[in-house]
Amino acid sequence: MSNVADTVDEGKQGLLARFKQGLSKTRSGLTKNLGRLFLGAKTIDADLLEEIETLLITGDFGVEVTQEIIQDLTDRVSRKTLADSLALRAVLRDLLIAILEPVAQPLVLPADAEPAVVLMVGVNGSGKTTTAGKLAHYFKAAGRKVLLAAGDTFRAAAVEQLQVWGDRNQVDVIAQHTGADSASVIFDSMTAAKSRGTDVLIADTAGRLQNKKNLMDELAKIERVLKRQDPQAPQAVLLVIDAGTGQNAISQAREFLKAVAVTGIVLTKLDGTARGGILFALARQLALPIHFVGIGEQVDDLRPFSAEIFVDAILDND
Ligand SMILES: Nc1nc2c(ncn2[C@@H]2O[C@H](COP(=O)(O)OP(=O)(O)O)[C@@H](O)[C@H]2O)c(=O)[nH]1
Ligand SMILES: [Mg+2]
Repeated sequence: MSNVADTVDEGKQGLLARFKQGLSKTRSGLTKNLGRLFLGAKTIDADLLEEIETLLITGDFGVEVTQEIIQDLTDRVSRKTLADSLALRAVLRDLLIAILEPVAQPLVLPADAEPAVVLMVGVNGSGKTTTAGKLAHYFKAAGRKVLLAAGDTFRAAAVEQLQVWGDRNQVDVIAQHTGADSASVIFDSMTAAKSRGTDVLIADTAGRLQNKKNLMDELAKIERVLKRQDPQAPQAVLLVIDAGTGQNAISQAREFLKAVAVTGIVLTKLDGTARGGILFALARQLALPIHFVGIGEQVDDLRPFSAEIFVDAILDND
């Protein structure tokens, strides 16, 4: 099991290798096909650009990002500034990194908050509980005192699932019975965190209630009760999105943005989809920080998001 220090020491090559492995589905489609195009290209012409366009659309980059990239490449072709497919690949790499760079931001929690509250939100099955568990490990490895709050009181299994992550990482979980008021569980967790000198309180929430309005009302209430104990809380509201959701992820995110002050995104299950391009669509259309990506189910499969490593992992053909 690695810790935060190991992750840093892993170095760029090791990280790239891990990302390539995690993105194997995207790589077996998009990366392979792009590589084939670049290798086979004798001339850079409209046909080639059209093939790239199709690959980007099917890779879920979204219409907006795809058009932006194709327009840029088309301009360069007409100005004859692209000597060969190697030059084309280099330009594509720069364009892709430029889209992700502004949103690839580490999750920084204020050191003076006691505790800093991280609220996990997102639809059912997006990976909130798993990510809460992985984050508990991440912050603990960074030397922070962590507490987990079982705010998903809607499903019986949710508390047990969080408890498993807590046990695994030797992090306490504050929980009540199924059906308890989620805001009250989280309020109590905040009280416990304060009395224990916890640095980071990670609060799980439900992704499904009787209807969307109930869910959004509950999240708004959780925010309100937290602010009663600390007007600055929650210090982070992480919207957890399943990469396999495709373009629906954008409208889903907009729903949550109406109810809670989302501060950043965690994109999970990138390992389970061939459509890693969704990251670019999210970056352009939501312009929210993307802090972490999930590339597997293990505890260290939650990785800080780096634009360069991600782009290289989907462009490098070896
Ligand atoms: N392969 C993979 N599975 C994940 C990842 N993140 C979460 N999962 C799985 O997705 C499923 C739903 O996750 P869960 O945390 O219960 O979602 P929640 O309903 O939002 O709390 C579980 O089986 C997790 O193990 C990931 O990054 N990669
Ligand atoms: Mg859950």
